[in-house]
Amino acid sequence: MSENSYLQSYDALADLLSARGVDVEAVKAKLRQQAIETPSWGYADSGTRFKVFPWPGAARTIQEKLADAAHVHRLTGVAPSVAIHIPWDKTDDWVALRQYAADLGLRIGAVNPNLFQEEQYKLGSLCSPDPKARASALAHMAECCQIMQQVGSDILSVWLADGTNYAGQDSLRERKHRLEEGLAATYKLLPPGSRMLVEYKFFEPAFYSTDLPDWGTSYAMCLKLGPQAEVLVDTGHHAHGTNIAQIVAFLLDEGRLGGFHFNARKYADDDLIVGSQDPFELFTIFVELVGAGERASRVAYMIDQSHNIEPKIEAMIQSVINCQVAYAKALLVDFKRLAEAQLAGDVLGAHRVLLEAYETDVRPLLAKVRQEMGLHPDPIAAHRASGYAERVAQERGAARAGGTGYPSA
Ligand code: PSV
Ligand code: MN
Repeated sequence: MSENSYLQSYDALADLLSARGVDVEAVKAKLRQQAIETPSWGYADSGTRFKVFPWPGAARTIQEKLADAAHVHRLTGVAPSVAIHIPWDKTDDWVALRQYAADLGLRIGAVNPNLFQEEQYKLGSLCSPDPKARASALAHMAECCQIMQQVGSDILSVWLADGTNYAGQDSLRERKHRLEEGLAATYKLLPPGSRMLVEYKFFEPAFYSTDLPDWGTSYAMCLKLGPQAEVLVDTGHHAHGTNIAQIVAFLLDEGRLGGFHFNARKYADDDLIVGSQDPFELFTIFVELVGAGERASRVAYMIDQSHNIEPKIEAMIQSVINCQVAYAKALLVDFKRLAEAQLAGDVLGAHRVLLEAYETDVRPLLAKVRQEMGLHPDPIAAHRASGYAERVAQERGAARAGGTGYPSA
């Protein structure tokens, strides 16, 4: 069944939802406003440490990455900005790049400093025992803040690969002090009105300790830094069994949830398509976001995936769709009935309020929203029919040399 035929089921679904008390027009308006940022590095060749499989037509330059992102935005209507990684996307004219993006109908989003690929960062960047490495890391942060101003970005998205591999390798307490110092110095460099998002990850590339291992550490750092610092939740960066929705609820309530890096993992940070492994978990995350109302208004929704064996553009479109599906389902939650059941101690009644929304097939709703936005109701079918992938494969060829150079993001 194509999403075209989903359109035929729209009226029945709208009737069902209205009978449930859902304001269908309000839900559609929210879905039209959803915005998901795609990562420049997701369009280039990348993969695992074992092998990077070159994808025919994978983007080699930032201009090609933006062209692919524009194609994704044209088809989905909800992916208007692109995150960049420095130096992967370095160019000598940032103002021209900003204009190039605007001409494609895009905006440059988060600027991601890269402090993990140079020899000097072997023992860490901001937390390195080597003062020269720390100074270089800070200089790179300054460069990224300048780039933010030139491209019109208001997010510095910080992830550090810093950590140690063996007990005793370095002083954990000293590393914490260096982290505080380095982040505070970075914070001072932020362009006015911008935010610094502090991402965490419990392991990899370091395997004994990581300097920013969890949301609590990121949160503690943000509290010390000031109001422009907020936590970034990468959905692939948690130990098994971690309740990400609860982390989201806590950070939203404290006003410190800055944004997301969406992806999925089965075992460890694998960069699989968001929602592909545990769609219910993604739904519970969106339920917290919808339930938080205005408190979630500043949250930045970004995808952070590097596909290895799957077609890159199609994978990105699928990722955007999966975020739309999770959001649409969360918008259908009857929060009033949920609160009543919770207060009445009706454990399963409350749970079933969530299930009622989760089990609703929202594909007709999304197909209708797309049609009303002047888009094809099925972005994957539209992409496959567009010939874009074949065209760039011919024009660009196998793009190995233009990859990010980073095996797994
Ligand atoms: C690290 O695994 C990470 O999630 C960070 O967000 C990086 O910026 C990104 O992947 C790409 O390397
Ligand atoms: Mn990430």
